[in-house]
Amino acid sequence: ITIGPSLMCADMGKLQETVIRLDHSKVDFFHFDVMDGSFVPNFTMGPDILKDLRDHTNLPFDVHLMVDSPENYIQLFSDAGADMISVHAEATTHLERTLQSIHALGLKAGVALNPATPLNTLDYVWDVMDYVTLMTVNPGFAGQKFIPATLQKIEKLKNEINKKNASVVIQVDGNISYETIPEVVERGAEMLVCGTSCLFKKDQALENAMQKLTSFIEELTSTNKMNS
Ligand code: S6P
Ligand code: MG
Repeated sequence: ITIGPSLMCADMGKLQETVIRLDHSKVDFFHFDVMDGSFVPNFTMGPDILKDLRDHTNLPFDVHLMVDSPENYIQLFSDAGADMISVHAEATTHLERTLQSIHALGLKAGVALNPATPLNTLDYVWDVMDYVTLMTVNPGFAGQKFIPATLQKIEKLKNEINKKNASVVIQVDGNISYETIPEVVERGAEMLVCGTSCLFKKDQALENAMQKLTSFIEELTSTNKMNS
């Protein structure tokens, strides 16, 4: 299980300090939410933010493009320091080509799916993807409620991955919390995007929140192992 803080949930005025502190607190990757005000009704981070933070950590930068025609911005985010990029299947016409173009730059390629988008969207791109970002809320905002129907989807995707013996990782994004982590991990999620629900808390220092989260996950995975 890996933990990636969703940086749009951080205090934007303290982004550099936050990244350094999270790096020291042993997060596994950084999740950047990129929104264009069109694919989703909100605006967030652009490539210059990645560029400015790139010198302050060696951890992977995972870019979640919630933009129309993401194929136009792959090079830009690669140049800015991205290590992995996920594009929404709903936002790109030639999904296979877009994933190829991410690979051509030497980055990991992910497909992000809205809660209502069926898994068969992935049927013909298995060879060109490294991870799937299953949205467990509708993209656009932090602090939303978990959509329970997505649990079934995680399980179904995990079964398909196993059947195909594919090396595709399931990332979950949206209201990942102490309540939902056991549910999503049990069903096969491996990359957890952590936002306001479990990491960025007003009344808790990041270091403490990270420590609590890490021990919770350690305990969870050790009991899961014992039960299987
Ligand atoms: C949502 C975005 C996510 C959120 C994250 C916030 O559109 O893709 O990455 O930032 O889900 O976490 P939380 O715990 O506030 O839902
Ligand atoms: Mg995201």
